[in-house]
Amino acid sequence: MTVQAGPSTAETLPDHIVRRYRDQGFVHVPNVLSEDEVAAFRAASDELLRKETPTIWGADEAEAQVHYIEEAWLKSDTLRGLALHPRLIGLARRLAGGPLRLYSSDVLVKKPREALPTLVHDDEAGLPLANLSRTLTAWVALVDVPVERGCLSYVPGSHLRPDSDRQIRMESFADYRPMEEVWPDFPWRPRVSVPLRAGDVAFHHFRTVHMAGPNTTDVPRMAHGVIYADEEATYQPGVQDQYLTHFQPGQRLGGEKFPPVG
Ligand code: AKG
Repeated sequence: MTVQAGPSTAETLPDHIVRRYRDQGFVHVPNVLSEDEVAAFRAASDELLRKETPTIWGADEAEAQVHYIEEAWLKSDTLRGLALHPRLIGLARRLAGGPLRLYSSDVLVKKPREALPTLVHDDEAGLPLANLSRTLTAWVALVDVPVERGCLSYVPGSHLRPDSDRQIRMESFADYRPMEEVWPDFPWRPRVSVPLRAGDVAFHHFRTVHMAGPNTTDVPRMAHGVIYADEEATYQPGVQDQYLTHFQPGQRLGGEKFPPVG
């Protein structure tokens, strides 16, 4: 057995892991952040959660799936260091296989015992962007996230399904359609749950169908979801486009809020 010394980086990531990401649409990369980095990013996330009331993913508090704070990297210098962390960016770039820009970074919490499962979706329908092929999310665990704490589960290969089985875009959240309606084969596809230790990262392609379980433990599930979009991404009006309305439809993203990351 090969024991890897030091953290995972773009340089140490084996080719077969990159191939697996391209085939399956997700991959688990262990040991990306050190213990000290995890502690610093967790403390900064806790501070942000004390300062700002998080938004609820779900109808109301009783139906909450996730509590989240958007644009975390613009609200905390420490969390800026997470979204622009050279190891994270290097791994994202290697998996994506082409140039990217930072699109968003959210603190994602599932409260102990209360949080419901995160609904089945892919990210494409909720991104007000066009001209995408390699956009991906880095889901960074800041606590241990076993299955019982609400880790993500993915449908292998779902990022390769044809347009006819995808909801390309939502103009409002009312447009959300259950996955089995959009993709009739979905209920018969295997799902893979990916538990992570603090400091591990799971990457998924923007078309990969995913979900998360409830948090049935006594510990909050804290993670960051950082989206790196295709460098050539353009604005397309749709849901969650409040940060983009200064762009014209079809205009390429840019400016200091959407920096290229290599
Ligand atoms: C994502 O980052 O794409 C998610 O769907 C996150 C859901 C969760 O954290 O439960």
